[in-house]
Amino acid sequence: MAYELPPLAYPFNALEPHIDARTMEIHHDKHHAGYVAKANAALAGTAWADRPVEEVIANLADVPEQSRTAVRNNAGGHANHSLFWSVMGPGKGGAPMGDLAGAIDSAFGSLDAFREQFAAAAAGRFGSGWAWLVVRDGSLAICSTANQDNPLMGEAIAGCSGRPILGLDVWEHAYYLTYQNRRPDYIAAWWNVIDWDQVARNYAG
Ligand code: MN3
Repeated sequence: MAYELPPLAYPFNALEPHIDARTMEIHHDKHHAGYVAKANAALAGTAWADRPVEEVIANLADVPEQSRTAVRNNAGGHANHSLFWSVMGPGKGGAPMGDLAGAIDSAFGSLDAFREQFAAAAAGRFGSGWAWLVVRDGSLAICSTANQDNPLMGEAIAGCSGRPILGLDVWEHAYYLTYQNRRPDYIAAWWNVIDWDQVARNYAG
């Protein structure tokens, strides 16, 4: 079955004032919808058309070469945004609990140190891309990718590897209406909308 745009679990304005409603609407209904449509077009007629998107992007080398770049960009975009919407919500933020909190402390020293390193990865990504919290070799790590690359694509393609449990979109379309060129302000605000319970479920796998 072709991919479908997953509905947002909350209204467009639910993340205000941190992420404005117009940005959410365009980002979900136009940008993400575009990745879904183009991923479906790129995969149509290939053996990968009915496979889960995570499986497709983890096996890009096996996707027919003439579709590979389109699949990388658009199946990547679909996977990335699907994760992004799910790790945010209204009235969220705060701090992680339980096993995830312990894993963050042991990998980064403290939640504050994690935030600092993650924000640096997000702010330091030149141009369009993502910052990620991934599970790699049994522990947590931070990395970033360009464009719509995803850590599941692996180090050789994405320059970052692991199983992503949290991702931050730092394309300008994610923040420009409210923050213009002030990406660090968007990153700082984003901590207020993270759904740590969902991230903990992702961590538990
Ligand atoms: Mn985006």
